[in-house]
Amino acid sequence: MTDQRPRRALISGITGQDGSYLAEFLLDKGYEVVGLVRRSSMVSFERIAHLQDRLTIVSGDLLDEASLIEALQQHRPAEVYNLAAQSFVQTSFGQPVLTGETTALGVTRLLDAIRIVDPSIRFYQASSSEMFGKVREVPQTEDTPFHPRSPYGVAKVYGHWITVNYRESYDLHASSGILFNHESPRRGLEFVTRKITHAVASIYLGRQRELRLGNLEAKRDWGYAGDYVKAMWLMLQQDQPDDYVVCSGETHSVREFCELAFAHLGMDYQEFVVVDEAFMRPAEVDLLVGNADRAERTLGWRREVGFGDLVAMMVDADVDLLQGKLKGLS
Ligand code: NAP
Ligand code: G4F
Repeated sequence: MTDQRPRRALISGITGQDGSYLAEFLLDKGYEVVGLVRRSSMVSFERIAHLQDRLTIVSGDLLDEASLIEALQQHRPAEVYNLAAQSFVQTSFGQPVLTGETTALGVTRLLDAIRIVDPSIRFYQASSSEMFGKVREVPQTEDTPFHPRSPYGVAKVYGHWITVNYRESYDLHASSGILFNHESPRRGLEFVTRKITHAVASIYLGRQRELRLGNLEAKRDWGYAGDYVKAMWLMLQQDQPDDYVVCSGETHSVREFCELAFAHLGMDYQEFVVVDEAFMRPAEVDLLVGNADRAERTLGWRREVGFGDLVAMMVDADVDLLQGKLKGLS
């Protein structure tokens, strides 16, 4: 007789952008979803408020292995998605040790907890295109060598290789998704896309006069977060674990993003954008563009939202948010 119980998944980083989309996706598939949340004096459940009565929340921190073991013992998930990280590149220059503890060693703590509690748990690691850094080839694939340009990128390289190592050493079903930048109306306000769309909406409504940015020439391969969480799930449904690049295959500059976002509300970005040294990085990643052939062929994954639609979606959502039409993040 086959097991009819719903599959249970544990998501670390469930309060983040990707965690909220992945939780929605898994709930729609009939999963029981457990979210690992670290203790803080104020809860940050804004992105998952609409899901809260369908989720189980468990306390745990990537800095504390005992809490991870406890969470796994208590909830016995079949799949674990490790999305938790100190994920902001700029902050990683100011807090390199904390970034390493969370974004690098945190992965080992979670993998080790799985090895101890139940090695049959399937594991997803949120690797990043930041690992390619000063790119060695264009476009980047799973075989492109890494050359990270920030403490965050270095920490992600460690997280990537420890995932491969646990797969090879202990035969864990551990996969690593090398995801290129993905955005949405739920993106944190510190990341450049949301910083731009929020400012565009605010300027349009007469609440802000200018937008101060750093390097306008940096190029990124931007996609929609809602499309990318599906690839995470598909990786854990394969017979064999592997590493996959997930991207749109297009690259655009920060300048182009500004141009499109302001133009969406009939404005010229050149009248409002001011370049400010404070937002420049000690070392920059100039160009990212990926090749998702493996994910498309093996997983059957395709992105659905293109660059123009993504920009429009984010600007429109920020106008609605600032006008009070949305209670929370859409
Ligand atoms: P995000 O919005 O910054 O969310 C990060 C999550 O990690 C939050 O839920 C945060 O919890 C949690 N967290 C931080 N430190 C923790 C700790 N010590 N213990 C437990 N939880 C902790 O990031 P995202 O954009 O959703 O990205 C998800 C993952 O994908 C991250 O690992 C990121 O590095 C990676 N990634 C993202 C992209 C992208 O373009 N978005 C691309 C490639 C890879 P709090 O709410 O308590 O802060
Ligand atoms: O939006 P960003 O901060 O994202 P970044 O550094 O590419 O990192 C994001 O994507 C990675 C995947 O490649 C993830 F792993 C990571 O967790 C995160 O989600 O910056 C994008 C570009 C950079 O080149 C930056 O220098 O925009 C440039 N930029 C120009 N002005 C700015 C600004 N970035 C920010 N955050 N703020 C600015 O004012």
